Amino acid sequence: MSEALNLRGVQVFPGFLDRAAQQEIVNDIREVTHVAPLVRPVTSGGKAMSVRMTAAGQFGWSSSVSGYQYAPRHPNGTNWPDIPESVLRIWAQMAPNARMPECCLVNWYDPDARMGMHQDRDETDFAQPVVSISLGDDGLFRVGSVERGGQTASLWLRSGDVAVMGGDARLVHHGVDRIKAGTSTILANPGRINLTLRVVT
Ligand SMILES: O=C(O)CCC(=O)C(=O)O
Ligand SMILES: [Mn+2]
Repeated sequence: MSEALNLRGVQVFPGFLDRAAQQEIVNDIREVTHVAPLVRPVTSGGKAMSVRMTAAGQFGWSSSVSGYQYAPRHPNGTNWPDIPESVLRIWAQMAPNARMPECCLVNWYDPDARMGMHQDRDETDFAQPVVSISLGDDGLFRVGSVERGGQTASLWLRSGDVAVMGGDARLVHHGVDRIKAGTSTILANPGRINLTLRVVT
């Protein structure tokens, strides 16, 4: 396994996935989006997010003006597709002692998309880590603290990088400030895919 970088407690494994492994996952995620198309979530303030999302697994993410929640079905009524084996393998490597992931959230960033600072805290069991996989163009990932505000540190997540938010870093604030279009050739279009594997219940 490649040497991990520590970004305020978040473990980052640069270049964890070689090109063939990245390509396999991209193909599998394309299948997921055929069954469960990307949708643009709305914030609780009623604003459309710049990121588009879908999911695989028992639970996906659904949002509306009434709030965010995990949902057992896509807004179009279909069950979320199974989490691809190619993705489950990474969970097994990164979190061998954890429970099985129940959600693989798929984020699609157009080159001008971003994600504001937030915590992943809609899951029940914070002893289970969140494992994040980056594919496509570079994304500037920012990590703060468990508390709001204060110091942050950033690094560019590149295609094939894997990050783990676990232990004391499970609830740190984090976000993606911007995408650098044209930095990867793994996707047909400019943009970035991020997958997060989560235990929800
Ligand atoms: O895109 C990323 O690297 C982070 C995504 C994220 O924080 C989330 O989906 O909750
Ligand atoms: Mn998050």
